[in-house]
Amino acid sequence: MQESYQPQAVEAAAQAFWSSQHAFAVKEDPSREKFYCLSMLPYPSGALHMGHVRNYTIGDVISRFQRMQGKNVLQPMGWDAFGLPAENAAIKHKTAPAKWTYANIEHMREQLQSLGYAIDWSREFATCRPDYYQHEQRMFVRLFNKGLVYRKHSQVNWDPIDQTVLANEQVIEGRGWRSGALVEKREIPQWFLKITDYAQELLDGLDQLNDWPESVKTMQRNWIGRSEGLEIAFAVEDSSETVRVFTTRPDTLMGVSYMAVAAEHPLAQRAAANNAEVAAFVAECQRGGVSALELETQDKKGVATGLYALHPISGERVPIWVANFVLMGYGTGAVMAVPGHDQRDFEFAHNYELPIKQVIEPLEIVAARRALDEGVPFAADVDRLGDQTPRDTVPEANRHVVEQSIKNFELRCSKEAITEYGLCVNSGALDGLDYRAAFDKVAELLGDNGERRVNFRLRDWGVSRQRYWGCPIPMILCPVCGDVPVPESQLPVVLPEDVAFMGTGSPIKADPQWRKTTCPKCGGAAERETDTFDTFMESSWYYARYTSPGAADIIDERANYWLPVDQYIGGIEHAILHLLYFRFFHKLLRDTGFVHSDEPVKRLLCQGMVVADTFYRQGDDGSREWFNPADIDISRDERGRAIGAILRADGQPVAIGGSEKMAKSKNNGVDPQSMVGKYGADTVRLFSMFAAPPEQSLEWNEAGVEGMSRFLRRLWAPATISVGVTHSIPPSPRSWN
Ligand code: HQ5
Ligand code: ZN
Repeated sequence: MQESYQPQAVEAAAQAFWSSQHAFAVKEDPSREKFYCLSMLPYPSGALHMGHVRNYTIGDVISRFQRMQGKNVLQPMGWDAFGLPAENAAIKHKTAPAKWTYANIEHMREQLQSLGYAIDWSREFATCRPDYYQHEQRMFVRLFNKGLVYRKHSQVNWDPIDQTVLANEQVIEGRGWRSGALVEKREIPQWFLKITDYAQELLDGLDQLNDWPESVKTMQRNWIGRSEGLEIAFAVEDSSETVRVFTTRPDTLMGVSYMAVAAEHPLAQRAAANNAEVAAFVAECQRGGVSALELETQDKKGVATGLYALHPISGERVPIWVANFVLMGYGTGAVMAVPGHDQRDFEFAHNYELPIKQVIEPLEIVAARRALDEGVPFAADVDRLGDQTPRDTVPEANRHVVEQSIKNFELRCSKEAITEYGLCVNSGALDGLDYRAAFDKVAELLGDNGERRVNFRLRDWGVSRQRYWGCPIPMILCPVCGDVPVPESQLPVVLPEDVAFMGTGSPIKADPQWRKTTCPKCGGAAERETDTFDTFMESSWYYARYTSPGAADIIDERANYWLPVDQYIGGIEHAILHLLYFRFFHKLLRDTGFVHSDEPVKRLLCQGMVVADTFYRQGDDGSREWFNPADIDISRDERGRAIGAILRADGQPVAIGGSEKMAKSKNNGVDPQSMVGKYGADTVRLFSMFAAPPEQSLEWNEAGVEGMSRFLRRLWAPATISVGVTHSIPPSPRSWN
């Protein structure tokens, strides 16, 4: 052993030893307790980010700890290799997405290995390889045969110049990112997985996940969005048609002042056929972006169809409008508008001068009115009443306060919708009823025109992407037989990798040879599906594949030794979609007989972000040039706070911006590789673990890194007894921070 600490030499020797011994390769061993520690697999984006280092160091510390406890620890690693970034890079660097991806994987693997993680590399895979995605295709075919897959028309962003479908991220202010053309909406057939069949179970399952952060469970609950309500049928005047709406607020039924339907709703289509204004509006709705955010933020616009519905209780005529905020793909494509109690309906009613009717009064206003009306005792009487003072007594001195609160409420009603619950007013037979009682009463009054229903906000998962760099969807479209899955014996449907990729369109869509096939059912000429899967498909089951390397099927019995994952570590950005799809897939694997457990992950840790100081100079035009912390010399006060900064290249000062998430835009990323080169992996790892609790953000600061390096230097001496000198053990690294 060297007398002085030389991290590079020590680490290289240890890593070479681990690698030659396959030190972290594990096998199923029923006699030992297992521990499956999983970190979210990286996108092979080019180089490791400090955020990855933090994520994987946390996982590694947990893995090594569990290993020292005697457990059989599995810590795998792989590459989430499909997706848009590879296409973008391919355009930029004029290379094929596959080539770029594989080069990145090589580089990033070396980077990970230089960090000395206790990974079982024998289980590594890249999701863009057919030996991985063939199983995803197999799974999809089986789900299709089980009735859990269907195709329906759904909207996409269409770039009329590039003649291509754009991902939502490629639409910038309503225009195509490359062509600048105004993006149009198009309806094209797309594949969906019936995740809504599992909505209730996905919701209930959260209650069992005691070792998941509460915040993640709340986000999932909100995303699933279970609500109970009534589906109500409104008759259309002078017609045998009805408009069906779903509402979670039947208690507001007497406040309906108009109906709003989506542009694609049959009633809108009927009105458009003989009304030019409606037709023009319907056409306008087909244009523009489709993201949920855009729908929420866009102006609420509409046009009257000239048709009327009949209120199912009062029989009043209710005008039917087409509105841009109602979506055909959501619920029934029609809503009953209650502008007094729904903010969106309120804004719309305001814009078009439609009546706004108050039918719910919040409890404190009910109490206030009652106090005034019924003359409950005021302050003057309170002394006499003593302890028998009723709870809702309004002291005399406060009478004007009570009156004012009613006035304020009335003012509020003229400015916004009152969305809180309360008692029904101006509602005939419902007057005085609370939400539950009104719900039941309305259901009773409506009879066959009202149906109790549980509704979920969660939609089925649209898995089709019109992109090239993804897993081909294993379906064949036959003019005679319709949609036919590729037989399992013909899998995988391989994505060609050696293609000329221009950025517009998809090479497999442009290649008639690739598309041409024969129908497995009738043997006639047919076409392959050329859409590819959403990349969340690959990351939904990768945790299971790690348990069964080389398995001929999706996974095998080994999965039941390792699963569920004992500890999962990853970013909070995946709290909703990935973690929901992941849970959904586990249930699909269970229901196709592959796993015995209900949930994929016992314990979840979401690490905080890595943040760093930012440095800039402001130009005369106000623009900022950002400098990388590596090129800056910082002077600090005794508490380590930066007080001055100089650009090393010119010796001139730069301004210190705040501490922000490491990002290209602020040029404040610190390259893990250079830190490992300078201090060694152990220093970088130690700093990542000691500078902040795992869930909180970690402030990168090189002075702190140096502190860790000094600590390890001092630790080296007593740890290497060969020098024959007694040394004192340095105190905890915390104090070196
Ligand atoms: C971080 C950063 C960068 C990354 N492939 C997906 C992914 O997010 C994961 C799939 C399971 C859907 C963390 C990030 C995630 C892990 C891999 N990270 N800070 N890939 N600047 O490469 O903390 O939260 O982007 O847990 O590294 O990130 S990834
Ligand atoms: Zn056929």
